[in-house]
Amino acid sequence: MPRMKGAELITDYLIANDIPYVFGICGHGNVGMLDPLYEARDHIKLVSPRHEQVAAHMADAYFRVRHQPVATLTSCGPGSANIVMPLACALTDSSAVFAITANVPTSQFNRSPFQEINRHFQADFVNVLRPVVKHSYQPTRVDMLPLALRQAMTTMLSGRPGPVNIDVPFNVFQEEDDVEMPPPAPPFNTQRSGASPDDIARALDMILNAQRPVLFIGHGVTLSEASRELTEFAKKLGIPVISSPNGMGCIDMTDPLSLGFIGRNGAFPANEAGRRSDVVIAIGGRFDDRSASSWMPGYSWNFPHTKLIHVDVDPAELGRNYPPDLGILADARTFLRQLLAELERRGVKSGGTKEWLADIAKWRAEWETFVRPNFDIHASPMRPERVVADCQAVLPADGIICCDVGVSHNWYMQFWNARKPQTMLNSWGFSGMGFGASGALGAKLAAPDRPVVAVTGDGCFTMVPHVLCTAVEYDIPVVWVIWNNFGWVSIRDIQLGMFGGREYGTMFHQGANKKPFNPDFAAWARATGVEALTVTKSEDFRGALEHAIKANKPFLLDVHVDAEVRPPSTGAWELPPTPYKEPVFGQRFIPDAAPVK
Ligand SMILES: Cc1ncc(C[n+]2csc(CCOP(=O)(O)OP(=O)(O)O)c2C)c(N)n1
Ligand SMILES: [Mg+2]
Repeated sequence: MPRMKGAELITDYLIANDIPYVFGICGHGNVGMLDPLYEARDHIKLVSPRHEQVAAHMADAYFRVRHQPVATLTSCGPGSANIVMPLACALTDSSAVFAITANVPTSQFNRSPFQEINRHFQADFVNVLRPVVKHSYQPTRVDMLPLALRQAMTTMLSGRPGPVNIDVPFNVFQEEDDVEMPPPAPPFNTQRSGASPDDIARALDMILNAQRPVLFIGHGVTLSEASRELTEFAKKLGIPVISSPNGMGCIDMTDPLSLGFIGRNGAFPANEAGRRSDVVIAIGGRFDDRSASSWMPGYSWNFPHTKLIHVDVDPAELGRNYPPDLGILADARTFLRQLLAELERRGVKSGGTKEWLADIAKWRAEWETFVRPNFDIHASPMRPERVVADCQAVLPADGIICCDVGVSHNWYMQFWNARKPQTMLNSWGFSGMGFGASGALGAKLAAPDRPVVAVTGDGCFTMVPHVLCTAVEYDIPVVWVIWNNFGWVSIRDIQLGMFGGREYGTMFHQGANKKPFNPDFAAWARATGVEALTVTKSEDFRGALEHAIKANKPFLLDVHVDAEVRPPSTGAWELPPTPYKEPVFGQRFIPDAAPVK
């Protein structure tokens, strides 16, 4: 057995698992890890952004684009405390991050050394991260590392992926022991579960007997890389597809079978199809409040009147919100392949959904008539639709859009047509501000040959403006489009609606006369060495974006967008006890025979 330092073993294990990067920030707690990383710099690269939040968002986004994990490295105490939020984003969106945190020396446990948290238990960082990781490991001796590393890597990538934490005391990086390198974990997606033949037969019977079937797909379909199978199955039987945000692009969203997103900020044809369907096949999705109109029947869905086949790798998601008529614990791609094989075996060549698709075409036409004219309006500041449309016109099909949080995201949910899987990144489960602006750096490292555009609110960007420094230091040519509406406008709109039109603490103002305020983002970017343009009228945006992408260097566009144009709701969203608003376009539909109130 070779004699090694703990930090050398960790480094070698990362390399053995094909981990190409460590995104991290130094501290006295983890300097012991930096030296072996220096030695191994030809195999694994350290990228050091200016805030730990950014490091973890970068790792999360890298995984989403490439389905290959990256490690983060943070020091003891505050540095690691900064990754709680981004790990929550990764956990709630099922993304992998191998989070190495440092801790105080074991010999000082419970003596309150510098940066120890110990009121409840010694070196208690694992309990800080406990709710936001799949599992925590705290090897306190070098000879505990092989098992901890192998289990952590395996846990992160198996089943439903998610972040793991390996918390390493200061001395464990430094100390030596005779240790065997553990075998690498099975790479992502190499171990897949499937459905029983009986369940496949039952599922297909239900689907073939349906008059109005709908597929509802979530991140599980993206994660299992089932785009081809999904598209083939949908096309063969003529079944329309509703996508939750992280499932977008699994079917080319310009395909007539793609209905887009559902819920309050969804598209009208999706809500109309969802609430009128007789069988829903949900794959790798979880019916969260925003994609289920807060579970109020008749807005997006009509369970249990509608029959539900629910497929997921995580038993906790089967029946979390709607008890399925048929629940299947299986990997999305395996399930779809099994369905396709069963179709083949039965000799089924097509489905009988012609009338259903004709209804859908009618709803699509109504929706287009309602929304399309606004896409052609030129204005200053820009209308939101125009920003989305111009991004769509400029970005190639494999270009990556990394969305931040807020009103801009609602517009992209409603109108962005992702053409390919893993091209539209969303912080959906936790909605952490800064994910888009930071994640774009990780996405670009994952896909260096494709354009990466972050669409980020002025509020979101101001939380992580130092991403500009990282882009310059490491030459990461990301384009940031700042959706500048001079405030936390998504929250302002909720406030205005709930409290009689009074605004307080939701817009950016300067001075007693409440002049709208924001920094000059373009000047700020130039100060860090990033090229930038300010766009105040819609005629200038498309050319500016083309120019920024072509420049192939870090670029910021400060785009002034009208804060008074709101996305049209087509479903509902309820925050009890506040009464919800009826949709702006479309109506609740309760079927006659539905056993619902
Ligand atoms: C870290 C974090 N803090 C607060 C929130 C709550 N929040 C959600 S959207 C939003 C405003 C976003 O402002 P901006 O980026 O300017 O986007 P806009 O809504 O104006 O388009 C806030 C404060 C959050 N989701 N994440
Ligand atoms: Mg804003």
